[in-house]
Amino acid sequence: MVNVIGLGYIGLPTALMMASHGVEVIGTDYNKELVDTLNHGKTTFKEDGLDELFDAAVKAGIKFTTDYQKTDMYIVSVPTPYDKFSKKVDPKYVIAAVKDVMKVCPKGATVVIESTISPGTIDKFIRPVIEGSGFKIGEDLNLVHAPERIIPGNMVYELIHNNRTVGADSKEIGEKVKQYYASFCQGEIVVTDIRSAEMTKVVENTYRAINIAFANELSRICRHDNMDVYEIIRICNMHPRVNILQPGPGVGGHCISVDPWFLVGDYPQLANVIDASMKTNDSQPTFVLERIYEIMKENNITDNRKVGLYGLTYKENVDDVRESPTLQLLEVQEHHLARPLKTYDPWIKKNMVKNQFQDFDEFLNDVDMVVIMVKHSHIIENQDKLKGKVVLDCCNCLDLDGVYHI
Ligand code: SAJ
Repeated sequence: MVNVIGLGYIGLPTALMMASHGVEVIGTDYNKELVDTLNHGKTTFKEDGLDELFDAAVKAGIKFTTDYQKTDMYIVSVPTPYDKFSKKVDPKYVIAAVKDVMKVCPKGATVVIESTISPGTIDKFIRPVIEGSGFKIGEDLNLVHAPERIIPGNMVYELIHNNRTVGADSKEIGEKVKQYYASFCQGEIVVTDIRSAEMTKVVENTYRAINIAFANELSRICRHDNMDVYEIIRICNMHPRVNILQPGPGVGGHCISVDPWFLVGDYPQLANVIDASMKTNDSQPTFVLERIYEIMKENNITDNRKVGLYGLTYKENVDDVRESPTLQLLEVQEHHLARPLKTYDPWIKKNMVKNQFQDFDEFLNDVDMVVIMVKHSHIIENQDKLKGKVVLDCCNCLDLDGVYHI
């Protein structure tokens, strides 16, 4: 039996996937409300295919509880927040979860950490917790790091099809854990050591952050001299060895906007390209704000109240707002004591910022200028409704005449 600890964005789909592929699973979360919701037959966030997977897992007998189980296999997928000032990972939830596992687990159990952690976290924080509880790693207990790799918006597909990494102290333990993941994962599962597994996870997200930063920097260079960045990227990408990503209003989410900072925090003298890239991405919402003011001026719009931001989530077709570029932009505005712009997002049903609308038509009626911050399918399908408005399309997703770009 597998006890999955932490039933959030990663833990829940992983638990459901294993349960629906013949593994006996109990999911544990300290949040009673979340566990009650799951036990009442409802999922806790929106994701393509998640509800169907949930039904299959429930049929297969998955259980949800707030209690840790006595079993021989644990998967820890609790959040790893980061400290905005030190730029370092805060492993407090992983440590707490491992401590709780130690209270119930029998000798010989295997503890798999799936949460993203900065390289070295297992040696520095997790091993001491385990050994301090009286277990000898490799003899009484096995420790593994198997970082998740799935992308919000396509999680269920990617859980099945992505390649995975399993980091273990011994090949034998790595192979044993690999078998659990192989119950549902059709990708290649690579077994390596723990330190390499930690590092690969952060490096993958850093690679993407740097490439997005390059696209964002190009958008500024092209804006400076009035060149079409999208046309330039399109042509460059026709070269067989060039694949530039797309510029946007900034980088959000809890991974690409966060993980690369771990390397900057740990290697301040060495991580120069990474540092510059993260600063570029972090300042992209300010660049967008300046662009908004420039376009307002050009169109004689003098009142912030006439400008609306479309999209609050960190990317399209998800309900996740963590570190979203829109929230970053509103924070910059607040810093300058400016009247906050209006917002609307079809995926966000609760009011979370000032001047947020819940009805798309009311939002449009109230503004003269719309800034597309997120390319939800909803706006692409409803773009005709933007006719007659001044539009800044930060995602290059609309097919309308006279639209401004970043
Ligand atoms: N973005 C751009 N331009 C692009 C692509 C993305 O501006 O061309 C922006 C998005 O709008 C978003 C941010 O970057 O704000 C990040 O989005 P994303 O779709 O690139 O990635 P995430 O954060 O949703 O998921 C990433 C994935 N990592 C990689 O692709 C290397 C995913 O596989 C990881 O599992 C996930 O981080 C994680 O949990 O670490």
